[in-house]
Amino acid sequence: MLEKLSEGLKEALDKLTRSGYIDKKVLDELAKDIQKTLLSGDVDLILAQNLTKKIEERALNEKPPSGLTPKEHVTKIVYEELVKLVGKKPEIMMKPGRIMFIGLYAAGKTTSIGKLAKYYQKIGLRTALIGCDIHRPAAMDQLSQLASQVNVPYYTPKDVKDPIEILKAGFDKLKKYDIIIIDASGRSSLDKDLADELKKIADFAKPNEVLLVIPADLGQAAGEQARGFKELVGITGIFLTKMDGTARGGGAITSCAITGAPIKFIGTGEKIDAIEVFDPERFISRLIGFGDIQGLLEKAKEADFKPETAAKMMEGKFTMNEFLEQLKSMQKMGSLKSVMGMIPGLPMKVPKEFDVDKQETKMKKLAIIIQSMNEEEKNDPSVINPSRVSRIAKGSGTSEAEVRELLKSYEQLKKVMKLVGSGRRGPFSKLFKKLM
Ligand SMILES: Nc1nc2c(ncn2[C@@H]2O[C@H](COP(=O)(O)OP(=O)(O)O)[C@@H](O)[C@H]2O)c(=O)[nH]1
Ligand SMILES: [Mg+2]
Repeated sequence: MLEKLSEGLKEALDKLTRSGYIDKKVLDELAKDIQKTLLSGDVDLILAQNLTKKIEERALNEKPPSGLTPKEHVTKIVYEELVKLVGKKPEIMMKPGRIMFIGLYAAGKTTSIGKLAKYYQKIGLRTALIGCDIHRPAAMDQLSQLASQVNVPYYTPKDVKDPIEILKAGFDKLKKYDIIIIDASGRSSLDKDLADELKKIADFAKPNEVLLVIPADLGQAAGEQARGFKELVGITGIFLTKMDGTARGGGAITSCAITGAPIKFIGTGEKIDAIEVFDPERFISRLIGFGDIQGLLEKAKEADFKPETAAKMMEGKFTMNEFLEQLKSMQKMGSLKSVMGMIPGLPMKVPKEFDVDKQETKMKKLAIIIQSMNEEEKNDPSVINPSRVSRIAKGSGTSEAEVRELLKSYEQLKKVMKLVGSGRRGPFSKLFKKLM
């Protein structure tokens, strides 16, 4: 999928990696390469220009976060701007409801309905199909065949010419199903007749989702179509089909993104399994080389270290919520015990509670106890007296002993942090940083 676009972007980033250091000239070159690649992927010229301008601007003005080299930083900026260009992460309906499919002839509606039916069946929502294409009997047959293929029930009468009548009977027959997908009729273009018919169906069916099916080989023209349907009929999302085998997918995606209608699914082939939830971050990661960008983002996250919080912690000043965050990050790092073990001569034994290895359930329990505290208590647990302990235990469904144990751990970590903090500028300062 989008091999050329992918190759072009990878090449541009490779060239960046090979360059000696980052200066205006290298960035200009990068911008030019990216722009050329996007244009060859049918992305609108102005969009491509704005994107590369933004990349250059950020690369010149933003300081790389600690932990990232300037080149890695620029790669991260390119990734982030491309993600923004292709839209927001869509919300996929995960509860029972009705989905109506609309779109022009041969867009891939019926095929995509089959794919989505299988998708929902797989996650455990019982799905059924209703055919409302009253103009083409063959379309009803196609839907029945697809339904049989993915093993879901269907209602596709060929002799009824009123879609509302079909829906009434269909909803009645299929009422025990979680997801009902409705196939509406298409036309060769969006005219008033089609808009009226679709609106009539939508008014009666009250769908939770109206998915517009658009073939990606339309390129930039996909955006106009999305806009047209959005204004005349109303849509909640786009199902972009035929992403395989077209070089124009970049244009289709970006032009849809600017209409504000989210792309929810993409179709990547004729087979029933060729469906993906559209996730901008994953999509772009894959386009520019998944492994590389993933590692880089993790590094940036690790480097997202806030000196203020650390300093506060070192003085033994932190709230219950920060305490929980610390416990979680210690869990990720391995136990505090092993980290502390690396500090020679630390004049204190590490309390058992901090050996947080493999203590998922305990961690969850602590989180629940903390959630049951009010803001005042979270910010300053010293106000918690016995009657408050009893209230928190009741509220969180734990025992008073467990609440007291948590408070004791908090006090102990405070002491440890103060101790560690007193050596902040000493030979172990690096380790302390890691500890945070
Ligand atoms: N390559 C490819 N073909 C697709 C995809 N989705 C649908 N098609 C094909 O597009 C054609 C029209 O599909 P159909 O579902 O009948 O479109 P409808 O008229 O909108 O219901 C069929 O030949 C499908 O196999 C896709 O994601 N990739
Ligand atoms: Mg059809």
